[in-house]
Amino acid sequence: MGDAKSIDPAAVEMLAHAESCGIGTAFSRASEMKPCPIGEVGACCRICSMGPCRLVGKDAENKTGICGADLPTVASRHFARQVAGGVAAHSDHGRDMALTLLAAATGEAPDYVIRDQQKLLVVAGYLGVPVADRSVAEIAADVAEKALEQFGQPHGEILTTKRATPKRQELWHKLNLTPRAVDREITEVMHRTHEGVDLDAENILKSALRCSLADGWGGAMLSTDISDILFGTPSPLASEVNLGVLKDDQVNIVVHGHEPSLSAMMVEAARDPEMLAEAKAKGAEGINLAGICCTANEILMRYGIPPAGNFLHQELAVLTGAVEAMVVDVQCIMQALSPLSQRFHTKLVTTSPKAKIPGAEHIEFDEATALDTAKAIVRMAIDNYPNRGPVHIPEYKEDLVAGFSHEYLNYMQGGFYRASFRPLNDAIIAGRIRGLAGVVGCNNARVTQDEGIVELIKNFIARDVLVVVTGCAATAGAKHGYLSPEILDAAGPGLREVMEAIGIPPVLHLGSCVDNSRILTVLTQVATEGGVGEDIDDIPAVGLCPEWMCEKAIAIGTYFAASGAHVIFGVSSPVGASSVVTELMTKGWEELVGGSLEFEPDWNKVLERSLELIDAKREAIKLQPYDPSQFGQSGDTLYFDAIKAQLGGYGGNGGHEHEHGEAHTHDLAAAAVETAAAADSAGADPTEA
Ligand code: BF8
Repeated sequence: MGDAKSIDPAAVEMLAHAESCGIGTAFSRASEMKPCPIGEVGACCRICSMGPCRLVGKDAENKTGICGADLPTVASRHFARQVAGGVAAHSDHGRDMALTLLAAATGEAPDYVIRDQQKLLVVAGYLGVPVADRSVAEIAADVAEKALEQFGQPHGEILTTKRATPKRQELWHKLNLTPRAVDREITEVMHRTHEGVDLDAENILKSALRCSLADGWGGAMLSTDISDILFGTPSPLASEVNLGVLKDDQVNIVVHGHEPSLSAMMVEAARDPEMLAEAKAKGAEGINLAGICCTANEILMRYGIPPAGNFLHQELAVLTGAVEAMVVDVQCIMQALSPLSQRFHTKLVTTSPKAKIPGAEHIEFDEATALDTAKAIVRMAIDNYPNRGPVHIPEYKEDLVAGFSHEYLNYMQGGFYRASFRPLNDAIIAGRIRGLAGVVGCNNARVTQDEGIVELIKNFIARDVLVVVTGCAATAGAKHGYLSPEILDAAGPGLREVMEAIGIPPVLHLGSCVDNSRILTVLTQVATEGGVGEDIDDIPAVGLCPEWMCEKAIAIGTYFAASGAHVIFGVSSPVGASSVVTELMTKGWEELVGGSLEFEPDWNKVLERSLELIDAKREAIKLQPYDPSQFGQSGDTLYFDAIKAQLGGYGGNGGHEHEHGEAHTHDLAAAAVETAAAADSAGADPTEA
């Protein structure tokens, strides 16, 4: 692991620019301020005002706080509250989507339409909403109401948990882990972790597991489903990514945050011919919309709007001096954007009543007048264009393909009439695909930006592990070329054969962070399709979050573990101070729910552990051991190699020129394939790759 701030050349260039301007960023602040070593590992109890109590020193595990709370209680309470915070954030987003659907159905939000009626009917089915002889608006209104009930219902269980395998549902019932209502699970965790309530770490962690399931199989899943209903279920499309998508001769508007109800309207407003004429009247060639963070994924996969970057790119975008407006809603917005924007001409616009920032302009976004509000914001950006000063846009951008929804994966493997996961399951059974890895989550300024994410993606596909990506990890992969179709060259021989047969790339973009729910339903279908076990904990799959940063990531990792997946996070462990809690979340949870949550900062060790877990699962369900030497004897590679030999060599291997003017061949990826093949065939330790 390097000491560099980022492996992204655009970020490196912009950080040098920031330094030359004397401007600090999250990268420089992370260097200046070390994390509190007590809080970082969960040893600080801030639950009551007799403390904060800090359980530190050699005998920390034998110490207690003033009330007598020991380290396992302190660490597990803090962890459970992180889970509740993350579940609240995702689920409140989901609730807002349900409210938007209701307003669209009742005519109170006339700018929104039901774009995917097919999905509406499917979701109506999950939620038990009758559809026969009813209008789309009636069904949509009932779906929205039923979704809203899942947040606050006084009785029953969250209906979407029924999408899990029968075996998983039975296990959750047996363990009393089936979430009852989103708000109730969050409230109960906050109650249990109040001073003097639940003082048993194992029991506290069980409540965290149940609460997390209210996110993955509740709030986040409903958010994904309703976003698809309102804005369309994604299918693959091409676009570009990184700061080089900003344009020096156009009005640049960056949308940053999470909820597509705002960003989708911004897309519509920015494409309005009237707006374009106004921009031209101010001397601009056009209006260029770009995204940051998860809302970027939302509008990328539905409209092809290019992401300007992931979490740590938000300040760098403003630093280009080319952004007329940065429009934010909720989550992952740095307060630092406000003073930074004031050093440039950039208008920072907050839009949610839940999320204001001192120094920003607040234009409240109301679904009832959505398009008019979006147009007012676009007009503000246009009017700001003449105020632009010197511009520094790094010329780095990459091509990408995004938008592989669960529905599209089904369609892709059998067409409309024979949609299935059979080809994927058969490839896992045969060993062409060694296993599956979900690489998800944030950037974290404490580690080298994108490094762990990209190295894991690169090494997984070279070893025939099919990768799915979401959130800022998806953007990281894309910035480094791993969502480009050309990256097929970097895949191992078995994976490559499958990809050529099905026609998909080895790294699949599944969306934003709430869309991790798509990974849950994909894994469930793999389990129920046959041949790869009966439940998620049977599948040779791992979940990775190399740069986790916020509570939402902790909630995601916990619900994957509760669903049966082995999950490994990078950076540092928020329960690292307590060996008891660490043991409970690894061995304890594995015995309880078949999944686990580990923390390991070294991506080399994460890779080694992931492959170990995948191979152990293959063995447990009696699949043949992974053997890449069996594959690669057919397919397009041989055909192109033959042509190459015939012509005496040509500039193949994906060589191409980027906007930054450097021709390259994704050499790192090609080198990874060779290294992986050499290391694996020699039985070498892959961490030395
Ligand atoms: O929800 S990956 S930094 S943007 S929290 Fe935030 Fe993390 Fe990015 Fe999206 Ni997810």
